[in-house]
Amino acid sequence: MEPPRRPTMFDFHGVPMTTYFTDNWDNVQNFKARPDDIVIATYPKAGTTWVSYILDLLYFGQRCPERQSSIPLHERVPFLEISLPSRPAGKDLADQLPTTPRLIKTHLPVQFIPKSFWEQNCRIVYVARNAKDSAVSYFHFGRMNNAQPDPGDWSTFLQSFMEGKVVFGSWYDHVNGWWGKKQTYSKLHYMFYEDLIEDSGREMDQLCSFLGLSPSAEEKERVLTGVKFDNMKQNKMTNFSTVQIMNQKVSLFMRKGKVGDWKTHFTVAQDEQFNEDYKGKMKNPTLQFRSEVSCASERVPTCD
Ligand code: PPS
Repeated sequence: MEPPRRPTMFDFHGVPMTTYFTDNWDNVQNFKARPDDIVIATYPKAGTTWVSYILDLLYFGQRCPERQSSIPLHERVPFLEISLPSRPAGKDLADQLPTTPRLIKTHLPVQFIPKSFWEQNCRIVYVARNAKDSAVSYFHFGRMNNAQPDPGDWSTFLQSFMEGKVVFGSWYDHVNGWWGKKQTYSKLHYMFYEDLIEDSGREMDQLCSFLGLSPSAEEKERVLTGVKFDNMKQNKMTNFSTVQIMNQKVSLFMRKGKVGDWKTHFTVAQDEQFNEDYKGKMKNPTLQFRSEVSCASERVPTCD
């Protein structure tokens, strides 16, 4: 099968998008949510796959162990708005999910979320990651994923990222938009990639408390082991090796899995310019990101 052509971006209700995320728009907007659906919402590269796998194992790791070895994670947790030529649309996969709850992934900014999720009062897990590591991860993703526009070189991409001229729009608007929603919508659990890196056990406990789950200590340990970066990297069901549009010879989907990889990409001048611009855009003192985590704990195997 021909790989799809690299798409171009266009303005879609104020957000840069590509047809791969807008072609099925009316159907996506009319998605019929159920009250027990769980949405995993993120800006791209924030740890969507990681949290999707945590949720999938928590709900179905014991109930349906055969799922784990036979169905790729991206089919177990469909990507709602995706619509690639000759592939089932994410919305249809979500409709057809046989599980309860249904776990559904989206990168949509909060204003684009289909209204029935709000009407049904669904639980939403939002995962956010610091801007610098998000930019780096998104850059490499653009290099390897033919369904993304060509990112150009690093400095070109970084400029586009700062200007919000990337698919799904501005990181700054996305994380702030969802943070604003959290203030009025109580079924939204806002979590951070950096916290997960720092202490996955603690974060999983908070997630379970939000979801009303109480796994045994053994079960928790089993999930924590399964979702370790190196294990997910080896696992064909979670490392996207079954997805042909991604050329993992260019860059692996499970690339580094760290906080602070931005330091190997940003020049001093880029860092200064980025920080200045960031201050102007991130004015809400209640929303704070960490671009580094301390590695004092032995639980942090991904720190250098
Ligand atoms: S996507 O395409 O938007 O759904 O990508 P997403 O899954 O949100 O983000 C991919 C980045 O998350 C890293 N990742 C992990 N880090 C630590 N531990 C685990 N288990 C894990 N799983 C995925 C993945 O490596 C990507 O980050 P980078 O920085 O590129 O390595």
